[in-house]
Amino acid sequence: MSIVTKSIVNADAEARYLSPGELDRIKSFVTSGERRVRIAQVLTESRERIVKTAGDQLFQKRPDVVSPGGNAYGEEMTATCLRDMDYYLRLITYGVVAGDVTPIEEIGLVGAREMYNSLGTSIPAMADSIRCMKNVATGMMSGDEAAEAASYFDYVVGGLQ
Ligand SMILES: CCC1=C(C)/C(=C/C2=NC(=C\c3[nH]c(/C=C4\NC(=O)[C@H](C)[C@H]4CC)c(C)c3CCC(=O)O)/C(CCC(=O)O)=C2C)NC1=O
Repeated sequence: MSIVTKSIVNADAEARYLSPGELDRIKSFVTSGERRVRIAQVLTESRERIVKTAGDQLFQKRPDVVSPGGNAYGEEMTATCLRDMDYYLRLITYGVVAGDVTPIEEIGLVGAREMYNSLGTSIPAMADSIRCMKNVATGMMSGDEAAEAASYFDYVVGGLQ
């Protein structure tokens, strides 16, 4: 839910006007709107390059992950690993557009640690893959956009750990 919808639901539950604080938060959501949409466009248009380049960086840094016995060893498992990276990149575009991390949290982070533990997937390596995507993606943006985008990648890294 965006901050606009959320504020309206909260205010109407108490049959009141939007508070000055709520209007301030809506104002900042609206004024940052164009930038957030631009960030989502860059991430969406460059998703294949971001995932592939970041994947290469991850496997260089953590060769164990794709070596025999590694969780992402073999063509199929490596593809599944890259797919997970793409999942998180997609969720980050949702968060950026909404100006809110709730969609990332609800779709991608609730229960993620338990899931990865049960799959034998290294959570530090998973977090590294998000850091690699952050570096690749923010390298494609201006300073302001990069700073804002980085906070969503950081949120995923923090949420996985
Ligand atoms: C949109 C929300 C969402 C997420 C996040 C998600 C994750 C997810 N990743 C999975 C598997 C997996 N995930 C990985 C990922 C990796 N292994 C590594 O060592 C690397 C660190 C990492 C890549 C960076 C791998 C290799 C598997 C397959 C593991 C296996 O089948 O043994 C699975 C098990 C089922 C399947 O194979 O599809 C799920 C559910 N599914 C979802 O619907």
